Amino acid sequence: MQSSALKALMDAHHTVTILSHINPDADAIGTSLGIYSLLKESGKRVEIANISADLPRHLDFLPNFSKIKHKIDYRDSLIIACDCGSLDRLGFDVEGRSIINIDHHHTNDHYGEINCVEPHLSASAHVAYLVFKEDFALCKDAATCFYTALLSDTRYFTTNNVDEEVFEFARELIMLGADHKSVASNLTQRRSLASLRMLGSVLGTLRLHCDATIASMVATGEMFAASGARMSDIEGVVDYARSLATVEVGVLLVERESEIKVSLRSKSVDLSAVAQYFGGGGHKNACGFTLALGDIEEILDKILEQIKKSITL
Ligand SMILES: [Mn+2]
Repeated sequence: MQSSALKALMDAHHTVTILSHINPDADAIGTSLGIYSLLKESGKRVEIANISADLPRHLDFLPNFSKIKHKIDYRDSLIIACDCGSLDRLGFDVEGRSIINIDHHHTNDHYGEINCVEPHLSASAHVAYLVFKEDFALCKDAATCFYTALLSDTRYFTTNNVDEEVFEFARELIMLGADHKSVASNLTQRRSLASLRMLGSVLGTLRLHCDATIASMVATGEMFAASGARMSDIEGVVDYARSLATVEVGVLLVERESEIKVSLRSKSVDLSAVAQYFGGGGHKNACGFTLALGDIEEILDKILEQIKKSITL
């Protein structure tokens, strides 16, 4: 896992900046806060930032959540990028800085000086854990952050990449003191009213295609305005499309100010070629891309056509 090279790079820098992808999910936040905790504990000068002003509020129970800034203050710091498949998704100008890339997206383009990219692992937190445990003491706070990331990215241990290794990792985190009860209740019992209102509206748009093997849903700008929901409030909504018995692929189109964010989920087929065709990336069963704003029906047709071209349903 290149931990000695990583330690050497770390020792060569006085300061470290931990970043994660735009519109961060619990893996991005949990992985970066976990690394923040263990580096802080080791006496390292470290800062943590994310470009998005809108962070998932239900993660505010995580140790040091309030330390997440939206700008980089250190000059010449070593960058640790978490759960981020490509440099542009960090959103910051990190030109000329050394980067340690900690990720599990198989579309990751290895933009770091050191690339710890393990697509077979179900969460970036697992990659971080394996990389850092060699040289750093894993504290309780880091364990709680990593456990949150793991629980979320495996959808509570239900995704099809969950294996013995995942449970072993969870066990190790709990042995380290991860507060699993608090993580479980914060992740499952702290929805905002806006997110439930939004879910209701989005479910109302559900349509079936291709003999009910594909389900599509749309989140419009008006729905965001009417419900008061933010981008972080629709995380996980696309999973409802895939949850239907007959459905293999779920598609969610999210209308934002100037673009349409598309999320794809499958039960088993590999969708990453579809995401890459449209300039995006992600995992085999969970990926996405962004398109310019346009007619929703036309955009959906193009996506459905591409799905049908790339996979056999
Ligand atoms: Mn992840």
